[in-house]
Amino acid sequence: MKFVIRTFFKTLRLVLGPLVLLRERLTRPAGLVRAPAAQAQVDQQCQSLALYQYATCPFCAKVRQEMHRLSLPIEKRDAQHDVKNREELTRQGGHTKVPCLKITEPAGQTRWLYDSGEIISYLRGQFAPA
Ligand SMILES: N[C@@H](CCC(=O)N[C@@H](CS)C(=O)NCC(=O)O)C(=O)O
Repeated sequence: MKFVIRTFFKTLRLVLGPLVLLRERLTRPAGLVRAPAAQAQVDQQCQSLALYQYATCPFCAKVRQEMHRLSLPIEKRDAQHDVKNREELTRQGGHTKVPCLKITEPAGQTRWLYDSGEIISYLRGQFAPA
């Protein structure tokens, strides 16, 4: 039974995955244009962030679109095929779920923010123009 369920979801992902990627590409928003100094500051802030994600996860695609809209060069870490990233996410974050944003605070401590809606709200709060 477990095998059947796993095969079902694997097949679903194989079929829907390319559609998720195509939709993402076709609906990609224009990126925010900032003054060079402001963008350099944003680029610097983004170095303390990393998005754990799957390429074909629709929730991850939603977050990637927002990153693109806000022109945020946040490192993307594949937690589907890269075992090291997956283990890091599970062990340090607490759940094997994507998307998850790893936030390294200036003092050095890390926060693991799950849920696409929460991540998008955080990014808007930090980086959207007032
Ligand atoms: N409500 C969550 C849903 C996230 C979700 O269901 N992610 C799936 C991938 S599309 C997942 O991580 N599943 C666990 C797994 O694949 O191990 C969100 O908006 O981020």
